[in-house]
Amino acid sequence: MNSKDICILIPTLNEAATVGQLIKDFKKEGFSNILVIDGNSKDGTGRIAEAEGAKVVMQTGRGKGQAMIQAFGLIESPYVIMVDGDGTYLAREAPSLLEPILEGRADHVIGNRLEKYSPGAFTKLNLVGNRLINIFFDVAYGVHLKDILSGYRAFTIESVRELELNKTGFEIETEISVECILKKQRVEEVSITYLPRSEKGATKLNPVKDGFRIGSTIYRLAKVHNPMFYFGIIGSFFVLAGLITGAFVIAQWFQGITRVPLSVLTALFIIFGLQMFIFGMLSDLIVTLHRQTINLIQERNRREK
Ligand SMILES: Nc1nc2c(ncn2[C@@H]2O[C@H](COP(=O)(O)OP(=O)(O)OP(=O)(O)O)[C@@H](O)[C@H]2O)c(=O)[nH]1
Ligand SMILES: [Mg+2]
Repeated sequence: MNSKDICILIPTLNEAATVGQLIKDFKKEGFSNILVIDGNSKDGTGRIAEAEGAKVVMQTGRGKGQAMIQAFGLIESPYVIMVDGDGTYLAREAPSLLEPILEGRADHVIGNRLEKYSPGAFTKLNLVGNRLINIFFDVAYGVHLKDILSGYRAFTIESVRELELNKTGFEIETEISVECILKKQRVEEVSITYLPRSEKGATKLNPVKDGFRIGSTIYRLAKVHNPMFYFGIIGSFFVLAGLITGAFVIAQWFQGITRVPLSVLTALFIIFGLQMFIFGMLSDLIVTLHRQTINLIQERNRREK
């Protein structure tokens, strides 16, 4: 294997404190094909990366997601390792991420941070948020992945180009994980070390705002994969509201008070809620039939090859 066939992709936004050392570390491990996609950093990140011998491209839009999508279109090497530029991941663990890909076992490997993280690498809020998001993903997609938000990954360029990616911000890792599942790629997870962010470089992530965006991305993308989950949540919400108002109406009725408008509202809540479940069942049917068609087409294509 020629090391040029592996592109180390580093998205950066004001990571001057760490990017130089990170590039040095990857070079020491024998990786010389390094692409930095920079969000027009103001602290000289691009200059430092270039001086260390990386190819530096300025992103044309905003957000980590836009940067990644732009970079996937530029890379020509067959294998890619994606790694954050904030020095929280170790270059020497790259080979273990690549192994399942090079052995042909996986299309996409996620570096799982949640087993070997150093003290201080996660704030309490980030750790709880990460765990909740992984559970939510598990329920929505029925696939157990331990760390869907990891910023250290390895994949083939072919497999990542197959994914339909639109998210421009920190939802990109979520979208990549969901799309890998939708496209039936072989995903593996490898335990990696996760270090605290350098004190000199500030985080670009807002745990509450970005956490909320990530959660809603998981939910919205579930519409085409698990519609029963998507519509079921809306349906449950309305049925629950109907049960609460209904219980109140009945309690009042026993006391001799008839609440006509609230009874109508109760009926509407429950009918709307049940309708959502029916939508879910119908959509589920459509998704299943669509999946069967895709499988047939894929099988035919494989036989023709
Ligand atoms: N090109 C580009 N890179 C970005 C942008 N936003 C963040 N990044 C980079 O993406 C990587 C991940 O961002 P972080 O701020 O470390 O986010 P995080 O790792 O989820 O959060 P922390 O745990 O706080 O480090 C870093 O290398 C950032 O420099 C952006 O808008 N454009
Ligand atoms: Mg980070």
